[in-house]
Amino acid sequence: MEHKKLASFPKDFLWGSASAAYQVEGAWQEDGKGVSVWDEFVRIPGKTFKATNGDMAVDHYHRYKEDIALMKEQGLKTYRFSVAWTRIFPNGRGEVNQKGLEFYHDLIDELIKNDIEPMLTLYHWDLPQALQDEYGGWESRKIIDDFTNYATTLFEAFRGKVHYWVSLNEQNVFTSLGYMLAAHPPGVQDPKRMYAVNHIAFLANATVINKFHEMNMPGKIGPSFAYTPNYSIDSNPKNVLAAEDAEDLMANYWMDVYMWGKYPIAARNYLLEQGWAPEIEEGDQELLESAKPDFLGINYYQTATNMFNPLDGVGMGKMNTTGKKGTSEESGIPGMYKKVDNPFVNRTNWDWEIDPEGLRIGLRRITSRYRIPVMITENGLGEYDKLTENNEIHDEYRIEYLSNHVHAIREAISDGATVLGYCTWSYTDLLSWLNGYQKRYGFVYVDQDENQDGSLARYKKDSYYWYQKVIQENGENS
Ligand code: BGP
Repeated sequence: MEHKKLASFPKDFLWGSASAAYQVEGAWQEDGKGVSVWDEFVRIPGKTFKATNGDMAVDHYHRYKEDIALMKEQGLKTYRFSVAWTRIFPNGRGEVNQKGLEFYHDLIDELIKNDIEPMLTLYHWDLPQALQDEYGGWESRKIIDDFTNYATTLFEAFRGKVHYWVSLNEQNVFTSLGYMLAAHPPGVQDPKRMYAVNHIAFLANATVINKFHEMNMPGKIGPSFAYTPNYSIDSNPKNVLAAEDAEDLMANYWMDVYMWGKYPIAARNYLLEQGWAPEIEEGDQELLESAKPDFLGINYYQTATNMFNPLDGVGMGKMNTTGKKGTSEESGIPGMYKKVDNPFVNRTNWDWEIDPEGLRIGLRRITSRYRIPVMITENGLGEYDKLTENNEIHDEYRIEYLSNHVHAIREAISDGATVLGYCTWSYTDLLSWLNGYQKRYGFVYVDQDENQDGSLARYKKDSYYWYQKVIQENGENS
């Protein structure tokens, strides 16, 4: 539909950018903060690129005013950030750590003062270590009460100030990497436990969304899902079915539960067959079906192209965390599908496929299947950036990536999707969980590296000015 007349972005479209506490804040032991599972995990040798950690990150905890001033100058309408649970409840529950809460009060007030809508993520992976030690974190139903109590504390504290809330960030990623690939805490490789954890996370998510609505909170809440739309490599029916399987098991498995409270049938049967299906207790089904997110948050980076994978085919392969192009291993589920290179798209140095059209396709699938407004909570390009002698960063590759994605959103809106806003990943450069500091995403360059001996000075990249203009024009020339 190339000839189609493009709709304009809605007047109140939320042009934004995002971050997460562990990746930007630093100050890991300040003002009474407790220890999170990430604070511990990064100290295990071999887990992160060059043993990087977020002890200091990009020092946003001390420099948030400077960062917000840059946002204001750029014209940002919203800033998505996450709260570190361990700053509010150092041990996961109990007495509120007032100093921790104060930090977020200050951050939120500063945003509001600068006409930037705060978008708050309740959980972006930094679980209190105390809860992991006490009952295995997400493996116990006890977490439902603790998470709800933590969320309720924030609802009460920021009622009327924060209007956009993200419940869980990328449940599919933190559970898969934590319990299938052992690449995130708690470093487990066990599909049965992975699906059990997911069921509990779904219940926690539903409980918190219901709580938000019961409290008549002004504003909207929804989960953020890392959506990688699946394609088939060709029209061989075997490969088409493989792509359907991948979409069911890797995407619908989460989105259907968020939106409908129901597991997709073929995926659930597959898990039952394997002996990996989670136990559904009395009352679970009702709870899942009762929770109605106000929007679906989507983190979009790429698509996946699939072909049939025989029973003796490849299993889970290692990701490329070094930035050496072409080093990711083949990956798939024997008897179902494996991921193959899409010959029609380019890849980043970390082997992520660059596919703006895939975002339009994804938005259309979501729109048809769920008829729900979408908030794009992340999208961006992780690349090496070079600081010139004049402290400039000519990241035309990032401008190209982002502008093509903005265009794809506009096309999806023209197709009929309701999109509330667009948050790029990320605002400043920050710590990539497994890839250190060299994989940069920001509009704002931060002088920080794997040895943590940078000056932490901030410099505006070319993409900063590009986005400033997009916001001014409300995307009219995109
Ligand atoms: C998402 C996470 C972000 C961020 C981003 C980029 O999955 O929600 O926290 O890290 O991906 O990923 P990476 O840092 O691995 O390049």
